[in-house]
Amino acid sequence: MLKITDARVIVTCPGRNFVTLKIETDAGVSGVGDATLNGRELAVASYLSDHLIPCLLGRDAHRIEDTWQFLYRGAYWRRGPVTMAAIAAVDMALWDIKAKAAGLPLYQLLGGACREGLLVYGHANGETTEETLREAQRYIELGYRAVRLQSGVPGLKSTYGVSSDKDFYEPADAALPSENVWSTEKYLRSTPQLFAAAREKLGGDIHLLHDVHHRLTPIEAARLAKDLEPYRLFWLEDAVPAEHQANFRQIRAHSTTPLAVGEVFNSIWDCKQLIEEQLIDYIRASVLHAGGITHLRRIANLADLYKVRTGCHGATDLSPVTMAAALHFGISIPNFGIQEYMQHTAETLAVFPHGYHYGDGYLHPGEAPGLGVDIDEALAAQYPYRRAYLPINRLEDGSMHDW
Ligand code: CS2
Ligand code: MG
Repeated sequence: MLKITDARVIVTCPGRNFVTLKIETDAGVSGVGDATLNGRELAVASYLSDHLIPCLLGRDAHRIEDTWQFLYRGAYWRRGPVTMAAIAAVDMALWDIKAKAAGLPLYQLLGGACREGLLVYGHANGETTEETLREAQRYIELGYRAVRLQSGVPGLKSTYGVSSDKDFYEPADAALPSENVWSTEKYLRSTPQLFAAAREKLGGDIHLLHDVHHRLTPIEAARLAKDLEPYRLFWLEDAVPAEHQANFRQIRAHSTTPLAVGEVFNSIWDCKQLIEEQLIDYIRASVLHAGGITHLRRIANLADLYKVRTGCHGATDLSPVTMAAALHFGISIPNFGIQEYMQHTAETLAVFPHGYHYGDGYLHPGEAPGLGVDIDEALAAQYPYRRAYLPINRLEDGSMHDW
């Protein structure tokens, strides 16, 4: 028995908000978990402090599966991003503790390494095709074997994924939601041109990805996937919102462009039909928003049966704690696909000392016991929470659209 003696929530904003759970045990071993839900951070912080932590004190930190079941079934109110992010934070912290107590890097407890490193993709973006391709070239020079291309759309002032700071993309940029204007017609016209230019300039070897960010209807998405076929994408991401999983049948029926979805999913039930009907090729659920390592392992196991591979969300709003957990997880499963790698700022990395590292197109979880990441609480305290929202999107006539 390794008794949980204390647990606390740390909210910090070293350039962006993060919610971190720290669990302490009577053996002096502690663990960390990430509970960040972009734009709704304090809801998860309260869920943890007010509702979960009282149940954790005195429990055996080793009983990870039982604790997961206790928190999931015990809530009666199942699923949802707030609940599942909170459960995920507890789950990550308990795996961290178990691996530290064993003196092993976490991936060893998950079955050991299946590969030498985790293939990553970078987020190359620019206002114009030329700028985006210059950025892609920069990633290639850094050794990246995969890049996601996001470019400005002619005639639109701003769009998802394009940032003036090329190293650090941060969409949650205002104390109240900023407003973007969107035109599907303009986007559908310019995107195939971007990829035609990319193949011409970058050649056929580099993996190219693209994020639609949930903006199309099924038939529009089918058209885009079909138009992009000649450019052999690694994946087309979030082509439609996936609340209605059967929507993907329509895209599939028209195109062989590989499809990825799932960064906003929080349970295996969100993925079930997509995986069982083989409507997607990559499942993007994350350790953080889909209930921790314990639950993501179930999703990945189901996916493996149907030849669907993982492609975990790894944007800046998932803290280095989630990145570490994703790397230990990804290196140990047979059906790992690719890992998103958006760089955190130097301020964030200083608050979260970590052992994972990048080299030659791959990330490596490192050999430190546990997750190999911690939070510097004194430094974190210097960056108080700042309310920040993701933008919203309106069509040119003013109607609300998905951002
Ligand atoms: C995204 C994110 O990285 C991605 O693929 O779609 O940037 C997403 O917009 C943010 O994580 C939202 O919090
Ligand atoms: Mg995305």
